[in-house]
Amino acid sequence: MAAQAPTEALKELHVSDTAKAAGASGKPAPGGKDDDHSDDSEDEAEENGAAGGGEGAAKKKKKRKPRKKKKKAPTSQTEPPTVMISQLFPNKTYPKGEEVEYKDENRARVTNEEKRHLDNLNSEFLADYREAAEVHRQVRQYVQKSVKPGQSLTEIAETVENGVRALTGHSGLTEGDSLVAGMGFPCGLSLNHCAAHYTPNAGNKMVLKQEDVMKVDFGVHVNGRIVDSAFTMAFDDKYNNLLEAVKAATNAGVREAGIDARVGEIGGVIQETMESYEIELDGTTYPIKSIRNLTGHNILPYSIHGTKAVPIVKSNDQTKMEEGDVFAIETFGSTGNGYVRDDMETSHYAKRGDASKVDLRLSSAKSLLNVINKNFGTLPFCRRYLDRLGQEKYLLGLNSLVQSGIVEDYPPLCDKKGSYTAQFEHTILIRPTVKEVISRGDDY
Ligand code: HZT
Ligand code: MN
Ligand code: MN
Repeated sequence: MAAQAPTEALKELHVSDTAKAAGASGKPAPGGKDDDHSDDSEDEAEENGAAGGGEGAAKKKKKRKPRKKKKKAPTSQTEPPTVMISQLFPNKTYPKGEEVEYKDENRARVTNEEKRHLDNLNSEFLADYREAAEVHRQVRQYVQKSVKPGQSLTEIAETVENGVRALTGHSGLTEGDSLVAGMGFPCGLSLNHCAAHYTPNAGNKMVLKQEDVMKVDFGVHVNGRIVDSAFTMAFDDKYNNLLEAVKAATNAGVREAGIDARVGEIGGVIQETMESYEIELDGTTYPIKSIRNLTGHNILPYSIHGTKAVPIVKSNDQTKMEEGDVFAIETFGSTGNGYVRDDMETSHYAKRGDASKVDLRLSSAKSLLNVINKNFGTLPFCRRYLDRLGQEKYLLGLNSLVQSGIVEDYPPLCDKKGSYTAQFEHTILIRPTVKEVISRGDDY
C-alpha cells in the first residue's frame, strides 16, 4: 500500500508557490537566514486594503509603525531551503513515510491490539525520524533541482549541509548543538568509480562535470535518530540503465525486508534484480554487478551502523531482521569489478562507540577528542566540520586518535578506474505493525 508522497502532503499546506516562497516573511529561523524585505508588497496590500481606495475616496492611509512589522510564521519552504521543518508542521505532526504491510502471515501482526499499543508508545521517536526524513526530502529536492555541472564539490556539500542545519534549526556552532539535531553524517559526494565516503576536504577544487555520475549520500538526525538515504545524479541519459538497475535493486531490498526476514536471502533478491540489467556505454556493453563488499546496515541512536549487515549479493548470513530494528537498505551497482577498495584521502571519521579509555600522550589528540565528544559524540564527522569549528592543525591529533583505536577512519571506497558506480538508499523502520520506509519521497 503506497502512502502519499510526504512532499505532496506538504504542498497542500502551502499557501503560496515556490517562487513566492523565496520571499515568505517570518521570524528568522535560528540558524537560517530571513528574507526580510521581499514580502513587503504583500504586507502592504493587506494593510492598506487591496480593494477600494478609488479616485476621490477619502484615503485614510493607516500609518505603519516602522519598527513593529507584524510577521506571520512562514508557511512554505524557500529556495534554497531555510525554513525549519518544525515551523512548517506544527504540533510535531510530520508526514509519515511509506507504510508497507508485511507480506507473510507470520510477519503481519496488524490484528494484535497490544502491538498497536506498543507502537503508539514509540510515537516520540517516530516523530523524530519523520522530522529528519522530511528534512532529507526537502534538502535533496533542492539539490536535484539546482545542482549543475560546473559547481565545485565543496559548494554542493555546503548546499546540503547548510540546508540540513537550517531545516533542523541547529547550526551546530555552539557546544552540543549538533548533538540535538543536524547532520547525521557528512555529505558524501562520490564520483564515477568511487562508490562511497568521498567528501571534499579543505582546499579541494574538484568541479562536477557533465559526464560525472555522483552519489549524494547524507544523513539527518533529530535527537540521535538518523535517517540515512542516498541517490545518484547523472546529467547524461546514457547512464539511465545503471541508475534504474540500482534503484530497482534497492526497492527490491526494501520490499523483502520485514520481521524475521533473513538478510542473506534479501541479498540474493537484490543481486538478482541488479544483475538483470546491463548498460551500453560508448559502444561497449557492460553487465551491472552488485558491489559484493558493500552492504546495508542497522542504525542505532547516535550510531550509524550496528552489527547487522544487509548484503547485496546472495549470502548464507542467517541473521534475521527483528521488530524495532532500523535498517539502511542501500545497494550499489558497478560497471567495474563489483568490488571496492580504500582509495584517496580520508574525509570521514567517527568515534567508536566501544572506545576504551586510553591515556593519550599527545596534547593535540586530547584536545581534539574533547571537541569530538562535545560536538559529535559517536556521530560521523569530516575534516570540514572541524575546520568550521575553528580547529587548526588537528591532523596529527586526529591520526593519533585513529591509531589509538578511539576514532575510526572511513576512507573513500572505489572500484577500478574508468568504471561507473551508482547507489540508492532508504532508511526503514521495522515497526511491529508495518514497515515504514521513512525516507521515501516522490523522487525515489
Ligand atoms: C560509515 C561512516 C559514515 C556506514 C555505510 C554508509 C554512507 O560502509 C556496516 C555496513 C557514514 C556511514 C557509515 F560517515 N557505512 N551508509 N551511508 N555510508 S559503512 C558500513 O561504513 S558499516 C556498512
Ligand atoms: Mn548512506
Ligand atoms: Mn548507509
